Order: sequence, then structure tokens, then C-alpha cells
Amino acid sequence: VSAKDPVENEGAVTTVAPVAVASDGPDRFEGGDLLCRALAQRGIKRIFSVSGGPINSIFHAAGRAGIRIVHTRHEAAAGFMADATARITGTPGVCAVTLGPGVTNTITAAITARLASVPILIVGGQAPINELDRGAGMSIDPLPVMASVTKWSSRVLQTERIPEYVDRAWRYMLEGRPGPVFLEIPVDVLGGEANSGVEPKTLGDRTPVTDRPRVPELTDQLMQSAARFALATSLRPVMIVGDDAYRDDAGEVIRTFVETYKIPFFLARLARGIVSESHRLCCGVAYTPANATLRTALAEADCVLLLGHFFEFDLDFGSCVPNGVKIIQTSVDAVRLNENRAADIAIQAAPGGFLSDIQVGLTMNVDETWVDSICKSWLLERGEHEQVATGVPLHPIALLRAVLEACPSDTIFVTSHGNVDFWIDAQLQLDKPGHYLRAGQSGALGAEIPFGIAAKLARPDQPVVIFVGDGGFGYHCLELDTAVRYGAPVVIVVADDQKWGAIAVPQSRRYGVEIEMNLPERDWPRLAEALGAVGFRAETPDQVRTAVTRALESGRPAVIHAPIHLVESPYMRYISART
Ligand SMILES: Cc1ncc(C[n+]2csc(CCOP(=O)(O)OP(=O)(O)O)c2C)c(N)n1
Ligand SMILES: [Mg+2]
Repeated sequence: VSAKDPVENEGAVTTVAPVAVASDGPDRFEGGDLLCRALAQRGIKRIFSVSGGPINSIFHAAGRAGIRIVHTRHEAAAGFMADATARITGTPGVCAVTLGPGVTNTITAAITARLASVPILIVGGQAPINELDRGAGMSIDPLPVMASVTKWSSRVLQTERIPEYVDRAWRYMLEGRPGPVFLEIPVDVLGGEANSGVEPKTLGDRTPVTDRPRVPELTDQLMQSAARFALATSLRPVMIVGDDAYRDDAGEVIRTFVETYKIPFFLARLARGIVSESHRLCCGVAYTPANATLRTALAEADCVLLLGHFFEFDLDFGSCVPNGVKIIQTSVDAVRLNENRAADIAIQAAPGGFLSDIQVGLTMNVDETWVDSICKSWLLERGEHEQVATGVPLHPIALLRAVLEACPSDTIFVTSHGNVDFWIDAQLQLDKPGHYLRAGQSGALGAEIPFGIAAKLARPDQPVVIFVGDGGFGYHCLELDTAVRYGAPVVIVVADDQKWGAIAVPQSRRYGVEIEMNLPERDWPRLAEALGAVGFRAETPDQVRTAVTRALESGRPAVIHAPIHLVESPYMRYISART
């Protein structure tokens, strides 16, 4: 993840004042101090955690290294908060959890970060070394399971090697396509007395490297010429942009490129908003299930430029592109090149550098009538959804529209993964990068509230609005208490169709019945009040606008309970027909 704004970047390397060293008592300097100091040196401002005896050393050391502990209600929430911190700030996120169930509770967050290529460090406690494998309380060996959900996982067995392992964790997290890593530190290693002068041997006298290693420029002239020729001879090119472009800060280069050659483009995942989605050439999200215009464009295109992305599930694994269409793919991760569908030209390169190189001497003769027809198709598609969205209970689109009317322009939005969220995800138009959070490929219900809280902690001056269904809300609604304790006034809009809607509709279509799909309406505003937040009920667009305004003015975390009409989203209809 690259820094979006150097001034606001939390990744600025921090100088940490040395602390007095004593063999016991409150000033004792131990493994936890080595860990926290190494994290602070890498720009870490917060550690998200649920406490546990074996990680007390981290709680003790954090404050004096200038790091705030954010004590959540569940380890999954701590993991999701670390993830959102990384997405928003450009600096990896960190969570620390106790042994056994503390660690296994982070697995879903690790999967979410893995699939979204987000760098997070999960630190897990463990029994003392001499109790390993002897049945110590809560203790399991988490390395096999964490290895399967992270890029790298390891165990530190000597206190003075903690900084070395943090350095290693950073390199694994950031190398190639970023992702989560796991580090287990047994309690006697973490609590072991340390010398405050210990530095990782790998660093010598250098300060820690906090940036991602640069992806080499594309030097292969043959590849460059092939890509340039494919574009130069294309009449109906389409560009699909994915995660790499976000990390590469490639928004400006992409905007110039599509404007110069008049290429319709579609944005996916972390790339949402890197070029304004209300740009006349932006034809919506790059998910075939959610965007009929994308399906038409791909069916009619003669060249597809898949920039910093791969043929994933939401691109029908590549079957959305007919045979014979030229495919140019770039990815910083060579493993993703040709994944699911072979490209004609597959190039390991960062998107910004690739486009700049390819542009040299490139002329294109794009069929502008065709481009206009694609852009018009998208405008019509969006408009159709708007038209059906009248009446009470609110259609999800009407709910979205009312919320948007009350939100300032720098609002960060978060969505979940219910039916209502597929409506909202496809209809939202982001005009800047870093203003939208969504679990993404993991599709994990439950990420949204922790995501929003972490975003608010990282960007206290920006409003944060979280959309979630009545099902998804149940996962981590208790983190409202965390939001209250840490002063993170997020606005949670609960879109209540009294159902696990996304599952109920395809289920009844297939089997003719719904089985255990109902969720009785609960008094969510009262729950909010009970947890120290504020609550509103809003049934009409006017009430929604008023509630959002009052919630934002209250300066407190808020829940807006909005009954909605269950209307199957185009996304759900498409994917449930596919399986
Ligand atoms: C962790 C997890 N468990 C289960 C699912 C499957 N799932 C997807 S959507 C959904 C229903 C969500 O209901 P709700 O949040 O009320 O949104 P709605 O579909 O009703 O709009 C379920 C159970 C999931 N995506 N993630
Ligand atoms: Mg629901």
C-alpha cells in the first residue's frame, strides 16, 4: 500500500526516545519494548488487541513507545481494524492477540487481508517455551493454520531477536503483492529482559526500511512493442483497473491515458475511486455480476487492458472475454499473470510505469461512436436503478441517495456483503482514492464496523459512514462500545429487510421456500443508546437525511436504523444463476 498523502501518512519513521533500563519494576525493559519500539520506528501508531496474560508486555510497552493500544471486543475486529488502517494510511496495520483462541479468532481478518493484498502483522502470544506441546492452557500450535492464511508465519524464540523478526515480517508483508503475516512470541520471550540497544543484525546501522521494494521498470522492449502494437491496432479497447494501481498511486497516469486515447474504463477493489467514477469514460465497477455495461463492453471489445489485476471470480474467471480478443495484462505479482485465463501479452510491471512507457509514440484510432455507446449504456443502466427506487420501505438505492445527500464530500464509505450492499457498492461513485472500504474478495460479513472505526481513528476529521444489513450488523455491533471508548464517531446505517436477504432470495427461487431466513426487527437505536452511542430510526428519505445530519453533528458514534424493501440486487441475481 503506498502513501496517499505524505503529510498525513502515518508511515513516517518515528524516532523513539530510549527508556531507562532496570532489571525489574515498572521501568523494566523487555521483549515487548523491543517489539513496540521496532513497530514505532516503522510508523505504527496503534495496536489493535484483545488482551491476554501472555501479551501484557506489549500493553506495558506500547505507551512508552508512543503507540496507542485499542482494546476491542473481539480479536476478529482487531484484525479487521488493522486491515482498514493499512488501507487508509498506507502503513501496515498491527494487531496483537493472546494465544490459542485469540489467534484463531483473527483468521477471518487474515483471509480478508490476504485476498485483498493488504499488509497486516498479527502478533500472537504463546505459553512459555518450556511448556510448548505439553498441553498448557489455551495453547495450540497456530503456525500450520496461520501459514495457510498468511504470506508468512514464524515464531521468535529469543528476546533479542524480536527486532530482527519484525524486520523480516515487514519484508514479507510488503514484498511483491502485500499481505498479512503472523509472528508468535512466547510469553517468556516477550517478557524476557532485554537490552535497549538491541538492533536487528540485518539492519546494521541503517534505519528500518518501511517502503515497498520498487517493482522494476518494464525494460523488455519486445513486450513493450507488442503491447503498443495491440493497442495501436485496437478500435474498441476497454481498460479494467485493479489493486496494483492503488498501491502504485497511478490515478493521474491512468486518467491522462484514458483521456488521451478515449478508452472506457472500469475500476475494481482497492482501485475504486483512483480516477473519479463520475468521469465521462468511467462505466462503473469492474465486476461483471454487477455491471451489464461491462459485460456488453467486454463482449464487443477487440482489446482488453487488464491493468494491475487478474481474471478473478467477479470477472467470471476471464470467460467474460470472448476468444480472439487481444488481452494485455499487467501485474506486480507474476503468479497472477495468466491466472484463470491466458493473456496475449502478460507483463510483470507496475501500472503507472507501464502506461507511461507504452504511451511513448503510441497513437490509437479508437472507434469513438462505440465508446460513446458504452458510456451511454452505463448512464442508462444507472438511471434505470434510480427510477425503480421509489416508495417506502426504501429501496436500497433510495436509501443510498438520501444518505449521500447529507454527507460531506470527503466522507469515507464502508459497505458490507449483503444484498443491500451489492446495490450500494455498484451505485456508489467515488471521486478519490482511499475513500471506500469493503472486505472484497473474502466477502466476509463482519468486517464493516471494525473497518469504519479504524478509518475514523486514522482520519478523525473525515466523516465515516458504514452501510450494513441487519444480518451483518450482528457480527460486530458491540464494537460500537469500542468506538465510544476511543472516540470514533462513525455513522452506521443498518439497512433492515428483516432477513438474511442475499441468501433468502436465491434459496426461495431454487427450492420454492425460505428456510430460517427471517430476522425479526430489533430495536437497534436502543442498542446503540445502551452502548453509549446515539440511535435514530429513519423510514423516509427526509428522515434519513435528517438522521445522518444529526448523527454527524452529535460527534458520537451513531446507528441509523432504516427499514428497507428487499429487492434482489443485479449482483446476487447474476451470481446465484451461475451456481
Ligand atoms: C462471514 C460470512 N458468513 C456468511 C456469509 C454469507 N452471506 C452473504 S450475504 C448474507 C446475508 C446478509 O444479510 P444482511 O446483512 O441482512 O444483508 P441483506 O442480504 O439482507 O441485505 C450471508 C449470510 C458471508 N458472506 N460472510
Ligand atoms: Mg438483511
